[in-house]
Amino acid sequence: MFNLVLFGPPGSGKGTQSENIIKSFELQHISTGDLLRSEVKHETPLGVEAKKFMDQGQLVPDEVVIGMISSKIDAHPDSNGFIFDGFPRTVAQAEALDKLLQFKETPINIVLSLIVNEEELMARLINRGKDSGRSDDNEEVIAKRLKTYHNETAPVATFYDEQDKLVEIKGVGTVEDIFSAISKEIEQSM
Ligand code: B4P
Repeated sequence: MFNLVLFGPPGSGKGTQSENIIKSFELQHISTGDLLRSEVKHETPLGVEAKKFMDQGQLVPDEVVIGMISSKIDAHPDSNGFIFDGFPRTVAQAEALDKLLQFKETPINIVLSLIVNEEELMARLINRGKDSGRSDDNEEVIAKRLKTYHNETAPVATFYDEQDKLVEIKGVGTVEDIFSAISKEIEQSM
């Protein structure tokens, strides 16, 4: 099994690059952002609760997200491996993921961290907001999301660096060039 974490701030291209990765490598894609948006869309009790946090640029509580991930992993017992996109976003989530995977005797192999400057992130997300219909893609909420990233998510990079799993990828440039750098790292690590 091969397990990959795609890490980076909001708008760094995790979703965009995940789409390319799943086309080239036979891995199961798990995006907590997509899962949460689907719950919101269907107005499930979880979605109604999650929306309150997402609309404020805050993270959804760890226990909700960890529960979602656990059932998603269980739903794919025969998978070759997983791409975790947008998860873990806190050190508590990273520790929980290690425990879940330990139980399945399959660790995280590599963490690819997309490096993009704040000005570019803001520009991309405002641009996406023009037609995404996402309630968290406006300037005020984006600024809050970036702050949440620095306070709660950035320490996850140190967590994986200490396990010698973190690889930084330049996330500015064409989608194709970034994907090519990502592919090289995956192939070397497989
Ligand atoms: P996510 O859905 O994970 O979304 P994201 O961080 O906004 O975007 P991503 O990095 O995937 O960017 P994308 O490829 O789309 O999170 C949304 C919210 O859900 C969070 O704020 C939080 O509230 C909640 N949530 C999710 N996971 C959670 C967790 N684990 N715990 C708690 N809460 C959680 O790219 C963005 C834009 O840039 C696109 O328009 C794209 O076209 C463009 N772009 C991409 N690559 C480009 C490039 N190379 N050049 C130019 N533009 C590019």
